[in-house]
Amino acid sequence: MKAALVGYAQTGKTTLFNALTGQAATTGAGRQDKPNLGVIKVPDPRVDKLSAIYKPKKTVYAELRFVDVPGPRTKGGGLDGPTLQSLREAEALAVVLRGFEGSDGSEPNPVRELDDFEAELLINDQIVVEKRLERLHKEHALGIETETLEACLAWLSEGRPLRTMPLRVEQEPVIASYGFVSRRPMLAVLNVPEEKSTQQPPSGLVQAGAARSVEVMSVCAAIEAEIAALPVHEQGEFLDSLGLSEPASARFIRHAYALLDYISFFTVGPDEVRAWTTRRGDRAPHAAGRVHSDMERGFIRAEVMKLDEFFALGSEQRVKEQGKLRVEGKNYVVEDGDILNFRFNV
Ligand SMILES: Nc1nc2c(ncn2[C@@H]2O[C@H](COP(=O)(O)OP(=O)(O)OP(=O)(O)O)[C@@H](O)[C@H]2O)c(=O)[nH]1
Ligand SMILES: [Mg+2]
Repeated sequence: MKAALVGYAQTGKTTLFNALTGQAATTGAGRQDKPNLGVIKVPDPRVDKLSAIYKPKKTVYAELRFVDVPGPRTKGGGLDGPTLQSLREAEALAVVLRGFEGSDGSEPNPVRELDDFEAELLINDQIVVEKRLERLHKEHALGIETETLEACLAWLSEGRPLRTMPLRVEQEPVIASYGFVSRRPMLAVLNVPEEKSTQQPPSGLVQAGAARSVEVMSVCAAIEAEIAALPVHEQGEFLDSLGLSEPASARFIRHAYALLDYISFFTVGPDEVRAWTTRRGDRAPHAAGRVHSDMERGFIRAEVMKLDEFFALGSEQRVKEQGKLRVEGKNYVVEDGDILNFRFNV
């Protein structure tokens, strides 16, 4: 999964990026030429447990990739080309909101900032829709594309992001082809001072978020970045002393998975034990495609072991003997924790 850290300049995006990835990208320096790129492994005790049983040559955790793009300095000025490109390439957006006093002494106003940033996304999508509609109208094109884009335009004109717009199944592919930024699932990260790091985000912000289908979490990016820079064995103690039970990265991962409705499945064997992510509701061939496109194309069936049964019985052999190995076809909906073996033919 790839998430983009977005928001206005000097809200702490790069500081958060460092907190999440343990990197030491330059902060406070203002506009950088290139976005920062980072990867974190998604910690998963189930992988550790599977790995202890299979003792594979390689253990691979799911990954969450981040891109940190510099934010616009002024409001209402729109997003520049490279920034938009990064947003389009991301599966989810995390908008960082300033929750600390500005360098000029200004009070934070995260609700307003969320509103303003969302407006930047809306304007961008509106321009895309209008351009395309102009063309379609000129061609007197009727049909699903025109109808869907007209509905989008009406929705956007009312100041609503496309992520909250209900769509009919046949409209989804039309929308998907445009990569609208206001349709990206979005998480708002309120960057708060240290003393607020254990508090829930203010209810006004949570409500403003809910109205836009945006989840909200609070984090003190500055402290978390310091923690992430420590050797791993010292991190726990530091977190404890702050009253935090886990690092920002773990909380971020949980929010992002919930937001995107992601689930994990596993592939196992003597060579590799590996975690993969897919969306809840995805069918077996789609999940196979996450592993390899050939497996999706030539999908025959999936052999499924349920994680609980596997752990209870202790080995693949026992699972088979007990008749607990399920053989599922292309309509099987993958569940969180499934151990899958794909049979395919290309
Ligand atoms: N007081 C305070 N300052 C912070 C906090 N987080 C970040 N800063 C400071 O705010 C400034 C900007 O931080 P960055 O992480 O570079 O902000 P950014 O959003 O990446 O900024 P651009 O890349 O210019 O868009 C730096 O001087 C940070 O030290 C915080 O929680 N509290
Ligand atoms: Mg930055």
